[in-house]
Amino acid sequence: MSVFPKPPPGRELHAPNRFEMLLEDVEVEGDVPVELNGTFYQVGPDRKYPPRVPDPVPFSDDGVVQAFRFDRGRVDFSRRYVQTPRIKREREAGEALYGGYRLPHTDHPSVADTNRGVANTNVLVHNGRLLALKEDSPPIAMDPVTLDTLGEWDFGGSLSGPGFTAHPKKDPETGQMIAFGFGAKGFMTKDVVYYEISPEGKITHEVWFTAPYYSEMHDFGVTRDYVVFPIFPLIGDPEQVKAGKQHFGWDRSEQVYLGVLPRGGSAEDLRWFKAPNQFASHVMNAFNVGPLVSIDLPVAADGVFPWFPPYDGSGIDPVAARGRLTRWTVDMSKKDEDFAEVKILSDYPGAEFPRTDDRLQMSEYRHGWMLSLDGPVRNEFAHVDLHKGTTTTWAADDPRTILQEPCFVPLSGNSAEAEGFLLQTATVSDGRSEVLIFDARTIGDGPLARLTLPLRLKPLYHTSWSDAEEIARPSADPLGGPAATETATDAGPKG
Ligand code: V55
Ligand code: FE
Repeated sequence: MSVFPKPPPGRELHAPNRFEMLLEDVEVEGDVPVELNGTFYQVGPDRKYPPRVPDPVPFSDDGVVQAFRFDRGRVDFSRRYVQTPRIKREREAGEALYGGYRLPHTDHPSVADTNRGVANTNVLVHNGRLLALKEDSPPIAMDPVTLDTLGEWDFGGSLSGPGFTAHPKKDPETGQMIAFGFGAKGFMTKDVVYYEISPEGKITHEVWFTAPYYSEMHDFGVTRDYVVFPIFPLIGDPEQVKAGKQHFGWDRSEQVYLGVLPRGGSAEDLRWFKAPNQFASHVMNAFNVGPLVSIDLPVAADGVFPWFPPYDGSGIDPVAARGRLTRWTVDMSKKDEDFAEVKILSDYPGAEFPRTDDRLQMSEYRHGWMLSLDGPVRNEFAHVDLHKGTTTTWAADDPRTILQEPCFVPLSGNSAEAEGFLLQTATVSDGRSEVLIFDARTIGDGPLARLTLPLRLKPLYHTSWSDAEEIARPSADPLGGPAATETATDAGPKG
């Protein structure tokens, strides 16, 4: 085991943790609401072995899942690596075998043509399985209670593309999961495949189409009647990769496209709308009122990832890279290629990691929450009330605190929109991490309670909540066998 490079100045709290752990009865300041009965999940990157090649992109570090299990005011914490086929190979070797972000030519020859996925981006329960997601590869199924890795999950053999978005949407009315994969016919191909998945986890409808150009298609919007694919010119050019550049480069010369497909439709039904050059990564929500289709997302005037600058060697403008929550509306009843309306919903600068009360996904809604990535300081987040047009914020006292993606939990199944709690993890210092629990409608009053952990947990990415009842429900398997045996094609050593 060689040593890790020292984190760059200002990135000390992001240094790898590398451990798995169980911490029963987490310390609590204040009272944990007894209504919280279920598990708060988060996944993110935590590199297990020192990098094989210098890699400035944090997106290729190994996925680790954290689970906070809430039961009548008590909380247990566990943290396990996702046992991807990739990390199993590296654990056998005792060193990194895979190279840079989506750069297979930088891998050790012994792992050529193997699954490079790190399952580090999003985590959610569907049909009794906890799915850890990375957009370049199939989901990895885990046991939602023990966090044991069950194996690659291809929806009973019905997943036809190589990848699967890290941002599938769960339809709160039908229980379907709606998803897609890009680069679907291989390395840097413009092909996209769209999937509708039944509550039982079987792909019931798929549509293949080609995007205007190959690019990082990170998230999308789903409404009751349509699917919306935003295409931003964070492009990939194989010639540039051959010349030693990153997989993705920000292209200021290209337009933005919005592809709109009716749910259940076919490729001939897909319409493309166009807008000037700009960038967004995550979608807060989408909905349609008849033929008027709206998608809400934090939009920035320039590319936002400093590690994916333009291929021409110019840099990203950090001020222009600040997003603002914006609503784009297109009219499916008109032949027009332009957007029908562009409206700034909140001036809150640097908006990112937008979330809703997910019972209102795909519908008209009122409340949202998001972080501010406004420069290096990450101790603040915001609640937007779209009816009142207000943005309320809360900031941790210590400006070094790194707040992570908020996650809404309803008070009960039939509570009103935003009536419930907002959970988020916070990396506070080298010896302290927290989970903050807010009343979701009054975050400005500060947290109702805080879980405190006596160590640094590095900041991770996306979060989800599952009620205890959803976790307890066994998976209905379209092929008849229990998930754990039928998918455990690559089940290696359990951490
Ligand atoms: C993003 C994150 C990724 C990735 C590609 O937020 C894009 C954007 C955590 O991994 O692989
Ligand atoms: Fe994401």
